[in-house]
Amino acid sequence: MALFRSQVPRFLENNQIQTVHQILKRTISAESTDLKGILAAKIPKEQERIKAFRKQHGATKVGEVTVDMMYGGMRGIKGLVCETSVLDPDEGIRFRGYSIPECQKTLPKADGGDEPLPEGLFWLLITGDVPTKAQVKAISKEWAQRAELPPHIVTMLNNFPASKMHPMTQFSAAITALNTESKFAQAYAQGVKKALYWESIYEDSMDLIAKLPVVAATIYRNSFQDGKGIGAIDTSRDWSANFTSMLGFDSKEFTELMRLYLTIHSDHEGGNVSAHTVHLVGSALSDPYLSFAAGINGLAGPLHGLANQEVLVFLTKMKKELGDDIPDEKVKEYVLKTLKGGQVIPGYGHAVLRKTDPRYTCQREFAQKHLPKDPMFKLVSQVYKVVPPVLMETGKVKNPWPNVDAHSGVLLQYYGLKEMNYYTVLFGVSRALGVLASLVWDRALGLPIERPKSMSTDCLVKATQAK
Ligand code: CMX
Repeated sequence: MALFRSQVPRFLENNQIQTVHQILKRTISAESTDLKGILAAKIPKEQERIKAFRKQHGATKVGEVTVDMMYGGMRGIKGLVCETSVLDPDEGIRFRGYSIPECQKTLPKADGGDEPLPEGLFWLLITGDVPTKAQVKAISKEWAQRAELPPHIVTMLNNFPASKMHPMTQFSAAITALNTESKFAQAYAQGVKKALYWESIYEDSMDLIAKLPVVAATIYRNSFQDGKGIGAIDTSRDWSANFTSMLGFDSKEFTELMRLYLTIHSDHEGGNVSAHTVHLVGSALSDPYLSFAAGINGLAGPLHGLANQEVLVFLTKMKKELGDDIPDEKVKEYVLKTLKGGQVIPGYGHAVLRKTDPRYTCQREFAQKHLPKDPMFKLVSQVYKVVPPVLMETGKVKNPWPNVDAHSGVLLQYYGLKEMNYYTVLFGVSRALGVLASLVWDRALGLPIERPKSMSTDCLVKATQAK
């Protein structure tokens, strides 16, 4: 792609490159609100730590690969490095070492609010440090300032056949088309040095996170509200408050729910479909827009992010067929009928987790606090009682407990966001926080293009016979 001088991003011009080097040399205090400066100071230390670790342990074995693992979706193979979060099968996710209840307690909240601000979680994911309120406020402001969409994206979104195109399809296409704005792609075309890749990946990631709620809200308005305008971004408000307002909701409680929702859906270590896809595509040095769009296409699958839509379809159908106040026995019959029909029970099971997902638990606690009498919440609670023993009885389901998707739809319904096929878009907005924080570190650590070895069954047969 030829670049004209006017297209060269400002930070890449000679004098600006020096500014990047200056950032690298600047002394930054722990209280600084300059996130990029903080990262620039951390990256060389982390590079050194990993270099020394690899020098000492580069040849140390951390696991083995069996034939079953290869045919079984690579379950249990330790083959990826992801710094932002680690998933324990029993305890659930820890973001940089912090569990969900710890994040709810420790991360800064909006004035008068109880739930953590996703901006704070992003800071934690990308730096490993719990931010101050001032640092979180600075991110809210920065994202609001970066939120504007280029006109061709607005035109594109407004020309989609929104009534018949799934919101996730619109979302993915718009994110791909946003790569016209990629500073990394431009920097790469300019021959930027590998050591500085992270810097334009960071810029793209911040731009993309800032723009996602605007893209998502436009899709919502076009798909379900006859293209009603989304209004203007307010730079004094946080990311979630601007998002709910653009969606057309003015309930403070719904905005609190969205802060919690956008925090807990952000990251689930590196091997899940969306995170792994972003990491893989990014390893080919595709820019963050292309990499994230690829991950969004994976999130759109019913065994991954689309399950939150599927859960509500499942519950609504059950209610329609069996009415209100369904006895447990009838719920069980319905579940068994679903399994017999060859379908999965959406929102239940997990490839890694072996207990109730703490992301489910914190949504349940939110419901107990704010909507304890809601009939759909009661049904969700009843399903929580009935489904696990039924799945255990199948003898094959490794985790009979609910995952994050088993609860979210009911909360969104309660506050009036009833359009189920929109739910995965919200998941996608949140997932950007984790996977893009990881992408910045992938490039900062100079991780190479990903290329595991595959084998044919014939080769495997030979390899096992040789043993
Ligand atoms: N309902 C019915 N059957 C289920 C099941 C469920 N909720 N969960 C697992 N099983 C079945 C599997 O389909 C598999 O059956 P086969 O051997 O006949 O193919 C068997 O139990 C063993 O599967 P597993 O090892 O327990 O689970 P996997 O790691 O293969 O799959 C997951 C994990 C999430 C895809 C699966 O549990 C599932 O399909 N759940 C429902 C969909 C869902 O909620 N997805 C969202 C997950 C969270 C997220 O990524 O957002």
